[in-house]
Amino acid sequence: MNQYLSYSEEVKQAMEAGKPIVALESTIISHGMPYPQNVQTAREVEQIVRDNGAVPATIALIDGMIKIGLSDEELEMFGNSKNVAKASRRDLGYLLATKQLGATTVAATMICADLAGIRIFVTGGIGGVHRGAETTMDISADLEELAQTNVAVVCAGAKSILDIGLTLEYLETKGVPVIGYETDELPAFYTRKSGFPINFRADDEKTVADTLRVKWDLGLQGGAVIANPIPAQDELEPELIDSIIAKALKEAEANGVKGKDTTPFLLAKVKELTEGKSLVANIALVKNNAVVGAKIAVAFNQG
Ligand code: PSU
Ligand code: MN
Repeated sequence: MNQYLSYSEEVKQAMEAGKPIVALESTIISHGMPYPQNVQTAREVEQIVRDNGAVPATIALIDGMIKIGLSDEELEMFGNSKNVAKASRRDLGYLLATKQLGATTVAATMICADLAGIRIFVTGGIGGVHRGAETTMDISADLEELAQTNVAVVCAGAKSILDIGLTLEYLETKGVPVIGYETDELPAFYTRKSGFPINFRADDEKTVADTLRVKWDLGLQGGAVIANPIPAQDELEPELIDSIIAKALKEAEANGVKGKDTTPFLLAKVKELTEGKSLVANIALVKNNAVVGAKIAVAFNQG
């Protein structure tokens, strides 16, 4: 067992009993949603995972340890504290060595889940190739992680603060399978469609679980993206969200926002400009992903 891993009692027992486990990230709590909706959503998502037959393991860095499974007080702390670092691959060593609070991104959560032997991970959206990346070179470390770490990420696609087409090209180059869950098109987070077709479609969790098993049985390193569209009743109008994202991108540029601050800035701006509608949609799609992710974890565990 890795010396930096610390399991919650619930996760420890689940591992001993061989139960399916679903990893959850903490950047979405600390940097992706405002308080108190972030903590409430995190709790509800954990419960949805339990209700669908798996055990939730929210991952974060505390006091020099990688926590696999957080207590209620720890969830509250990550949701309501100003001094939580956003932790991606590059940050793990430093933040653990200096015993800081770190909220793990998709990339870092994949690394920690892999260390703990957890193969299925649920979140809202992945990072990707940013618009204008041909000059800024802003490409999320999430994509490189998907290329090398054996964890499947259930998400609602990539949001159009990113360049969705280039994100798909990058994933293709790196050999990362993108599987549409009951869809032939990559969902665009707040909306069910992006206009970008994807190569694989699965209409049930067994197909996803079998695909992952064969990929890893073959020794093909890397993750997979399971793209699960936001439920129809929760999606935002594409025209509304597109114009708002355009505005948010302009403001980010005008304010000189760069590096790890870009994604949180854009998310907060979109929330403000949609008067909270984007937050409601974000919460709905994460919960929907939790249902699907838990079922995939159960199917994967049975194989
Ligand atoms: N997309 C969202 N919500 C989020 C994030 C992305 O809709 O909270 C977070 C995830 O933790 C993701 C990270 O891994 O942002 C990507 O940040 P960056 O673009 O700096 O790599
Ligand atoms: Mn970036």
